[in-house]
Amino acid sequence: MLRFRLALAVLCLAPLPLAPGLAWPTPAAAQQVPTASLQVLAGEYTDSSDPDTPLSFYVQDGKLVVESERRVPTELKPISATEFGVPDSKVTLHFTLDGSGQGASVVASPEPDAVFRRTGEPVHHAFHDYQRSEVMIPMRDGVKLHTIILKPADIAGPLPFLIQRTPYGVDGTNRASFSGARPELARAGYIYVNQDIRGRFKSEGQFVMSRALIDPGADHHDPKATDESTDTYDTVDWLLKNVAGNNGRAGFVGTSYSGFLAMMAGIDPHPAVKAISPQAPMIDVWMGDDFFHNGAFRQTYGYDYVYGLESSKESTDVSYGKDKGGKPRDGFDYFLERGSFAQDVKKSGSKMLPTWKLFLDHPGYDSVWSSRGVEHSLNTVAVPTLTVGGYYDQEDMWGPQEEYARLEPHDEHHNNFLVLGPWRHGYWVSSSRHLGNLDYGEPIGKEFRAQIEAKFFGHYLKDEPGANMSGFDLEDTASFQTGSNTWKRYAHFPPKESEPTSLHLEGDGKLSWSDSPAPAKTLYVSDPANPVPYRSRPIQPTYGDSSQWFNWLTEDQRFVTDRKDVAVWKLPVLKKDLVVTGEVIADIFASTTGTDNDMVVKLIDQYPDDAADPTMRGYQLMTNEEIFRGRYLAGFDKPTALRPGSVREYKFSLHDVDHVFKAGHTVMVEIQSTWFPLYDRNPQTFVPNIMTAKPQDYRPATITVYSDPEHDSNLQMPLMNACDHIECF
Ligand code: PG9
Repeated sequence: MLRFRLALAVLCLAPLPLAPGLAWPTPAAAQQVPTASLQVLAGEYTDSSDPDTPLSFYVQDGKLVVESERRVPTELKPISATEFGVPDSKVTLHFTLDGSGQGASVVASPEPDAVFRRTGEPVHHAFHDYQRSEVMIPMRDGVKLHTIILKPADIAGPLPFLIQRTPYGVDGTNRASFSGARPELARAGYIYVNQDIRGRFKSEGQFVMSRALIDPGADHHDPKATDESTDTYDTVDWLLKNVAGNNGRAGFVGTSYSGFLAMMAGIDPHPAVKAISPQAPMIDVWMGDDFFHNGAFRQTYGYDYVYGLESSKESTDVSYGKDKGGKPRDGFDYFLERGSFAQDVKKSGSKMLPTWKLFLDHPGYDSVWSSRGVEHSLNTVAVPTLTVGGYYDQEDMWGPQEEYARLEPHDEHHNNFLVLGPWRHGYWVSSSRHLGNLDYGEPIGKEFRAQIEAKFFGHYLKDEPGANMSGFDLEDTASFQTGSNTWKRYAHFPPKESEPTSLHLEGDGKLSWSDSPAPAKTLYVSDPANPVPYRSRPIQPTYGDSSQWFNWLTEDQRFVTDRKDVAVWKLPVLKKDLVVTGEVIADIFASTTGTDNDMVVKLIDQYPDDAADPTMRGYQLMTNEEIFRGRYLAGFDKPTALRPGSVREYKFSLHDVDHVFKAGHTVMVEIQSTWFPLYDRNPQTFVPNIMTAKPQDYRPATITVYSDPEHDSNLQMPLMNACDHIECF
């Protein structure tokens, strides 16, 4: 999360902190560049690989100024006639001139890949001026929460509040940060409020990671009991009474942890809360979001994130140290050598952190985790809710899908909305057309922000024109469908046309739509001493320098497909497009020679060898993927040893998808039993607590996947264009 913000900041030239010991190069002569020399640099400059956020340079009061739709006008510091520094950052801009001496292009270091070429005259954007105040808002128990309020000083008339609550610190909240993060909402004009939650940064009280509701479903008006829902209520109440010029309405927006907090604003809400947009919210950190998936422990994330958040009241970077050659250590080796999570914690040199202790003491789904699961409280759509999720969200893919699905049956008044797109965690804040190697051809984040998000809040908080006047007109779901690369709108997700259709895993690595597979078995040996990496090595700390964490779900799977411990099935090359929209479910029959195991199932779109884009030739792109820990087959609260050799059914969701497998592509399924070090290794020998497994517990095991009428291993594919003769594909 923290690193993600930094990458985006460089991209849009937002202020970056100077690394310790670095100072601006300010040669004396460079301080005065004549206006005429500056004037030749004026213009709009565009990076062709990301053409939707051009930069505009112009001369104002004898100074060169840069702005973009999300960058407030910023005076640059001259270093020479063609080189300028961006204040409060280590970004330097280098201009080149054309033959006539006019500015032709500009390169920003340390981001030399992006070359902005001159594309026209400078463009001026509207930015509001704000009156900024910093307050401590008292909660019902006397604890005060540190809050920044930005009130537009240039808008007459009452405005609604747009509120974000966060564990990541609000001190930097100002006109530049608001416009940088949410340009369309900043332009629209809200009283923007950003609050440190209980126990974080400058707020009083004690921080509790994904704090449970006091008593789900109960009245939250008890003056003594507090949770994130009551803190939200008390904040809104105070703002209404103490900030003049408000229109009596409040909306909540936030991504990830702040998405969870936005969701809390919709549980037993303050009557002034009229709209919430939980974006990539985590719903249940054990069931399917940050810390476990179906019981499998997310070792790197659990270790890194908790260290980052709980080592101090502010945020701290984790390190895996250096190898013998002085290079940053590969996380794969770091976690493999330490063994179990108990060893990770022991050797970390850190004090025991509260959430690490929860992992160690509560590896199964007991009340500690279920009480934190927000899904259990989603039994009414109390306020219009716009949930946003990414098909490639590496942290909270499950949360938004589950939130929408839980609320949908209670949506009598059509207030439950869903937006899904091929974004990594929170990436709709970017205006990029790309994700990793994928090119969507249009700036889907910007489209969502302008066409859906801004109109949602405009409609519910300001009564901006309704449906037939191009206001908020989303019926239920908007999804950017991959493969076809088009926006789709559905009256419900999954759409009613979507038909679950079995894709059978047969012998000899074949997939088939036929219902009568010939009996077959597929075997592989899974060895915890040599686990399958989840992404190409080396593996950097999650939010560390040059971390490849952000796009890993889009990585080409060829780096593991040929391993002997990865079983592979394929359909023949598709004769026509296969449109898959809805939830994919894995239904796998398997046995192990061990007494515990993990099942990892991946659905893959293999591009043809002659794909038009050379990067994508033969590319194996995951569309869906998930893990299930075998010890929980009898129930997530009942870890039970598997009987060696007994065939068990592993049925679990691979989550939602909206993808066209194009004609000429191949559908693939892969199954493996390690996915390291994102997931800790299953010892494959049943032990009461995997967190404390001993080295001798980790043993190779043979996994057998069955294909026969009684054990019909298959994937349920939600097909939009199933045909009578399914082999038509
Ligand atoms: N994925 C982060 C997180 C949210 C909630 C709990 C733990 C981690 C985040 O990006 O905020």
